[in-house]
Amino acid sequence: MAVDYSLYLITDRHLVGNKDFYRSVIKALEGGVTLLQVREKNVSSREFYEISLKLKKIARQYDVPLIINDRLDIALAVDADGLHIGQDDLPVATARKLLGREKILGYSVSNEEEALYGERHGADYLGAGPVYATDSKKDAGRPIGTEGLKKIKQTVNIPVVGIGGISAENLADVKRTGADGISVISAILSRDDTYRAAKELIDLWNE
Ligand code: TZP
Ligand code: MG
Repeated sequence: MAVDYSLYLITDRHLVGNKDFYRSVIKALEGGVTLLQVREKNVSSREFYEISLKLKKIARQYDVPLIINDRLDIALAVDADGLHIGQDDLPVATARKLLGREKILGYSVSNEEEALYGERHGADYLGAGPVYATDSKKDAGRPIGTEGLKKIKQTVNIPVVGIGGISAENLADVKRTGADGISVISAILSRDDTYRAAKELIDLWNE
């Protein structure tokens, strides 16, 4: 499956404030989000499943692949397009084996060693970061900066998406690293107009 990593939106239903969560995601998709990940923490399995199922239907309407964070069982249960795992989740090779060859497998990395490990064990793409400091993930670790991101990009042959504190203000610097896309939560979901936020980001990315 050819995947467009340019503007990868990750969900956090607590970040939308008073806005409707699904409406906010729909508007972001209309604005130009190219890939969608369901990432919900402190949620029951049932609720994660229900949210994922709804978002899968929504993403389908925009021809955007849906990726599930952390939970292989949920990814399989809703027949999502892929799974995204990090350093504390299932080993990459195990996830790949259970997920099958056809699905998209993403892996979170912060350095070249983790990047090579992910590539060798079957990841389709890497989420590399945090590029900048962020409030959206408390245990994100020290920012790797655009230099760290560039090193990772130059180390592997699979697509690399920058993540962490990326916004319209710093997007151009991220793009210069050669990264294949940007992954954001707050730059879209914490904005009142998620359509405009996504549109601005994708237009800047495509400049
Ligand atoms: N992983 C590394 S940083 C991060 C995740 C999930 C949070 C990204 O959120 P934001 O709001 O785009 O900085
Ligand atoms: Mg995880």
